[in-house]
Amino acid sequence: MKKLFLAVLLATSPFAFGAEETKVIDLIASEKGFQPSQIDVKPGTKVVLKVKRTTDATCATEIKIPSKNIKQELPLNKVVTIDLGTLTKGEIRFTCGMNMMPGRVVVK
Ligand SMILES: [Cu+2]
Repeated sequence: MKKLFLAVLLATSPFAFGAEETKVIDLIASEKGFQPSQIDVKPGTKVVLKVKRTTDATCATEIKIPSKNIKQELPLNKVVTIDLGTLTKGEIRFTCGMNMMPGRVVVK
């Protein structure tokens, strides 16, 4: 009985396999496109984007993240929070609403 309790405790504890790291990344939609255009993280990282559009001079009034089924309005000078969840190895691409100004999160 004691062994079972310990097993349940380990399985449900967030520390059982090492605490998950959360990375909050500021992404700016500026005259030069999305900056930074490449974000590197390690597999197993939980990534939250804080996206702010700082210009009216480009078409990036929306951000699109196809692999996460995300299409999000970017109001001028307002921070929009996008939770990408825990990422596994690969690339998460993002663009403006018209598939321009590409950027990516590289997980490796
Ligand atoms: Cu565009």
